Amino acid sequence: MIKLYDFPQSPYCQKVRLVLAEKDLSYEKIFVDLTKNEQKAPEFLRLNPYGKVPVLVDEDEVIYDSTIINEYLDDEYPLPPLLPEDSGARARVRTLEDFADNSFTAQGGLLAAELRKPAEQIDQERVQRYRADLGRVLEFLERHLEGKEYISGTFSLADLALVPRLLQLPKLGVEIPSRLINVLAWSERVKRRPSVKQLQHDLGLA
Ligand SMILES: N[C@@H](CCC(=O)N[C@@H](CS)C(=O)NCC(=O)O)C(=O)O
Repeated sequence: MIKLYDFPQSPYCQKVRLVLAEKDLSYEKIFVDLTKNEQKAPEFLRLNPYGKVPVLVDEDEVIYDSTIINEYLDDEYPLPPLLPEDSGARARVRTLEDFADNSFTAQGGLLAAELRKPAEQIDQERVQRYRADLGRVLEFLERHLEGKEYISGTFSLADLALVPRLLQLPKLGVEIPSRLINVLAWSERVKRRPSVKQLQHDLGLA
């Protein structure tokens, strides 16, 4: 059976859980307690030398990095497909997934870390800056979603890469402005998917 080394609050693990759910794959979750630094234990470093979750083990394959895991899942379990066939369209999905990881998820992570500090240590200037960064990502998505149902046209790995942070926006104090009609419609659309509903339920967000 597929094994996922997982920390439930990690958006990168959530990204993989969404793909496993979309493909209706059963798997065993192995909890790696990041608060106890278990990801840096020698036995875990043998799976992933970076000492980070997620790691996916499928029979003899040990795969790390959420993007690579999700592409592996799409290659190995092709239905339903989450990458288009055409190479140009595949490249666009990969670019947007990379953008989701390095911009939306990473900036949101910095903001979440700041907000986790004791109230008197929170740097409000930084909080405002990170919120403004996320606001700019939402503006970018608005332009990108013009005339499209999903971020790259058809539903893909790129939409799923954006979902974990999308679900966290209210906790981060970031509201999607009402003028961003494409983002709001897309957000409603992805939240109707059973995989996303399940994740919301698992995170206590629904
Ligand atoms: N690029 C990696 C990033 C994974 C990552 O940063 N995971 C975090 C949890 S959100 C982690 O394991 N951090 C523990 C550490 O760095 O010690 C991916 O997409 O899988």
